[in-house]
Amino acid sequence: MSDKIRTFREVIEGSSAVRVAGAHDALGAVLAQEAGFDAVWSSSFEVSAARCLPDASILTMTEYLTAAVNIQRALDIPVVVDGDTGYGGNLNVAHMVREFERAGISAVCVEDKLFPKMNSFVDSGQRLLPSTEFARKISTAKNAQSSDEFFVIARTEALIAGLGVDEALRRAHAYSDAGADAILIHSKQKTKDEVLLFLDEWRGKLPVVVVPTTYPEWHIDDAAAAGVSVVIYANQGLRATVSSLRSTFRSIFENGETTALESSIAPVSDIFALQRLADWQKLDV
Ligand code: SPV
Ligand code: MG
Repeated sequence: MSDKIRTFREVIEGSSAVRVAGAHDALGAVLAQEAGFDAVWSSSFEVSAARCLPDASILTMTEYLTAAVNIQRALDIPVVVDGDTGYGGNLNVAHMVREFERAGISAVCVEDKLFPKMNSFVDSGQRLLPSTEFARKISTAKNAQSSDEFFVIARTEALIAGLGVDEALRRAHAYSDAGADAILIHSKQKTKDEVLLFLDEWRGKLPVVVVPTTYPEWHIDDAAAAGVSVVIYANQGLRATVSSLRSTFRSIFENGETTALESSIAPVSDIFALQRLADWQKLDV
């Protein structure tokens, strides 16, 4: 790890198409870094799922902070924290920004859902805060940060709540006016069409972040050409882990031995490398 980790602001200013991978722990995040990702999304969905809990504002800010800091400490690339609703009201948002910034995190995202929130892919429970109240959360976040480098992404869930592109645009403008550094426009349609409508009208007022989970065929180059600055692949790592562990454990249980698996699972030496064991051994003089 280098001493100076680039901030998310430096990353976004240095690239027209920033690729971010979701993770819930340092190991997954290091593998994302190894693959070449520019940043890691400390996903509330993943962090909750890693404890077999719903992504429904059940874990506390401190638990999300611990997860994000564990990830950031293992990386040379920045973590973008999925800060949900900011864990309560305006003062919770201020506390969150101060705690995460002090802990070495350079970017957070807050969303305009009501606290407690429900994961965006769940059919029920998608209720939004009035835009004026959420705009105050964004101003509060920006006032609470101590360095100009800190980056606040305002996420609108207007499309998730079925309120349409015009309402998403109205909210995005309000959050931009409140001082947001970027807008995350989330959609769970099977196509990118409503996001494209948003981008056409938005005209690049602030950088736009997308999470193409339900419209996976959108190539990063096409998204960038349409005006997207950041693409978050929020949960593919978690879903791959579940598939892989499920088939691995089934195979061991059914076969009673592990020969068939050995060529397809990482050798122990690979795990030693990810643990940076050699560096640690040098410390023990
Ligand atoms: C997350 O990864 O926690 C997100 C993205 O917020 S989503 O699950 O699509 O809401
Ligand atoms: Mg989330």
